[in-house]
Amino acid sequence: MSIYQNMVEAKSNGEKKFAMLIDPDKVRLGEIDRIVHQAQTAGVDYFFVGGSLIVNDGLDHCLMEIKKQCKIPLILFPGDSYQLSYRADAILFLSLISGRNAELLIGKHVITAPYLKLSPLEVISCGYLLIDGGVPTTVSYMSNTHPIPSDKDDIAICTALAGEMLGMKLMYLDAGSGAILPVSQSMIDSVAQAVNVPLIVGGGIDSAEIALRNARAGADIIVVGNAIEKDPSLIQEIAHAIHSVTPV
Ligand code: 1GP
Repeated sequence: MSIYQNMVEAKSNGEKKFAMLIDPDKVRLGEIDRIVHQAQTAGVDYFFVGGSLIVNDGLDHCLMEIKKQCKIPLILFPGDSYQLSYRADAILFLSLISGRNAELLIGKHVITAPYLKLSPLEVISCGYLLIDGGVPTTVSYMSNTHPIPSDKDDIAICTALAGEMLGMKLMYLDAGSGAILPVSQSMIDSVAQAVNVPLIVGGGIDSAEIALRNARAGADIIVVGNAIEKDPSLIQEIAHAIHSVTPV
């Protein structure tokens, strides 16, 4: 079964998934053993690997090291088109549909497409919506786009609907790494009701309570990065909370 089919099947069964975000720039190779061990013990479903600004050459090494040690799917979450590697299993082919920067809507994709066509990576198109998380984020600065205001559920709904109609297979509501204000329950709920594709939610989720609320509001995949980097013991609690949500 492909990774995407696994996401769709989980959604239709009402199962929630936990994606742990790894920024290859921040993680030291020596730490990977511990991270993998904790992720396996907690039952992490996916590793999302990427960062908005990778400044060292650690991506390949990081992927190889994780792959040596476990079978948790490795999904690239690229901050830019140079963040590609055959060592992963899949890639989120992100289009920044909350913004109006043509390069990030289609330009980079044109450059990357021939490489991806030849690669063994599973390519999963994903409408990426940056939501105001209360602090200026690297993504917002680097992409030169404005996030959707956090209380404008209607803009998020219409944007996600348009993305789905354009054929995008996933929607990602992201308040940005380290957001003070995670995406609101009401926005998650409205977008989840509006689209049929699996919904990813991330940015500023720093407790099991928020992860649980998001999953209950309709997020199918919850992404956590920063909080786990700061306190790795949170992996277990957050995984437990997400996986405790039972189908309705
Ligand atoms: C950012 O959604 C991810 O793109 C995760 O954010 O690092 O704040 O968990 P955090």
